[in-house]
Amino acid sequence: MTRRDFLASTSAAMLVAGRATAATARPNIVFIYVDDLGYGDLSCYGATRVSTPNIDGLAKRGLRFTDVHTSAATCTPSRYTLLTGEYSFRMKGAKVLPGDAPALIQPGRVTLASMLKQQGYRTGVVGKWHLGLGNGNVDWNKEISPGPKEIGFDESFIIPATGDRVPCVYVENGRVRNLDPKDPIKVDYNGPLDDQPTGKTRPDLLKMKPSHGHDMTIVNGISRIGYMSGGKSALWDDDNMADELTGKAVSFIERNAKQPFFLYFATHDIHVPRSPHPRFSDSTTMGRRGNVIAELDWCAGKVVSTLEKQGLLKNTLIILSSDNGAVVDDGYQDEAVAKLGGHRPNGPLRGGKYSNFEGGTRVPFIVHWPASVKPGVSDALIGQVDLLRSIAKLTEASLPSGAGSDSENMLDALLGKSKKGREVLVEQATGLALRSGNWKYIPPSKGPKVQPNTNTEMGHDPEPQLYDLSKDLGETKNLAAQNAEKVAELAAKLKAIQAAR
Ligand code: NG6
Ligand code: CA
Repeated sequence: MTRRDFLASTSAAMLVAGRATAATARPNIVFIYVDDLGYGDLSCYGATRVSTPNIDGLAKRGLRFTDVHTSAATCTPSRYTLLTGEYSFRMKGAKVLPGDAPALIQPGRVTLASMLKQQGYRTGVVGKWHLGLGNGNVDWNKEISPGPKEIGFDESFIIPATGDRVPCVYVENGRVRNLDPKDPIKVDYNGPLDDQPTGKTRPDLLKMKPSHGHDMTIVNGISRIGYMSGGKSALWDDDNMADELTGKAVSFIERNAKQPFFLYFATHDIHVPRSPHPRFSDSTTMGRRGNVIAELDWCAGKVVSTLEKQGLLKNTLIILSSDNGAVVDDGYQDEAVAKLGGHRPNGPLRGGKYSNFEGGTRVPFIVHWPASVKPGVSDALIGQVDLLRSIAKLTEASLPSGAGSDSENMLDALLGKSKKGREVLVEQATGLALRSGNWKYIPPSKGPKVQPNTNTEMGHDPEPQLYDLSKDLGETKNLAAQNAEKVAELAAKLKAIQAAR
């Protein structure tokens, strides 16, 4: 080989290597954020009465985590933290929001989306928002702002709050989709807007009755939380919602295949009202709650097959997780309790959605990225709060000071290069709890042991609680009395974190 040939071949090799580094440094990122999916709800996490082959495939070819936590045991605070990298207890108002709440994250705030946008990603959100819209008194008949766009999403197709809260319309890039201006939408959370029938006054009109709450405006034979009128042509079809949202997620990927993109795909499944498409009605013997898990698996499969068809699967970082633990009866008579059989939605964990026990915040978490992540299982303790700083590291973004103040760089653990997770992590439900290694500390708190309607064990106790999760994952033996020093140490740590800014 002549010197010239040698130089040409090495620089070509360097170029290829350089490209490879640039590509793996900027993978596409798809975050599938499932609603209310519990630690035991997927077959790759031990479920046997429902099969989730598409998600299991992600786990098999990727990394399955056993100790990853949402920020809180409900939706809005978890989503707030996911996007901002700040514990939600620091944000007044980060609690389950009504459908007419103003935007919780102010324009200009650094978020996962704005950071990736700045790094040259095309950013999009599809699905459940539940982070508030507008500045108060939203006029649903005009352009709605601020919203996703003002915090970094180039494109959005969202459910404003939840499936069980009005308004029951999709908002696409700031406008209610399919709205007829002659039939304007009004929303009120204080009382009925006219003499419209409600779930309370006309239960005979319902195809799915509430078990608690959810007795206000009726849309598609399902009564919701809150009141709305008008907007008939814009109302969503519950049975079609998973198809609709998945179609939007797929089209986002297809349209942006030629550039790095970040898709935040926040499914409505498996939240109430559980309304699987009729083609899933025989998918499990668990009724609606089981069938929406099967539907969710189909949605994840569609995203994966789209990436595959586009030749993008290898260099796309897919993360699938949930926003809080599982709940069985969350307000509708959908036979979820009766048909549960031996299924344990929160697996071996105690408590669930709303609870201070592990079932509140410990959720499925799967990382799939064939170009960079070797298959396996990781027990690292990580919070979804860490995604901001970890993805900043991955994409070589620098965060301004003050951004993501509670977020730690866990990139090596997330990619399976290290087994080391966090030292400590705050878990939030009705109060705060602290994980430190395998210790779990719950400060004394007032409140019902069991939440009456959902039947959730809340983790309230007037005495401090301390569990050793290495031996007692189900938090059954309170070791606080024998370990006063540990309790004092963890109580002090939690206080210090609360006081820090
Ligand atoms: C509760 C609702 C519940 C659900 C939850 C929010 C009642 C009685 N219960 O207040 O059905 O909507 O809020 O869920 O109204 S979350 O996943 O969005 O946090
Ligand atoms: Ca939720």
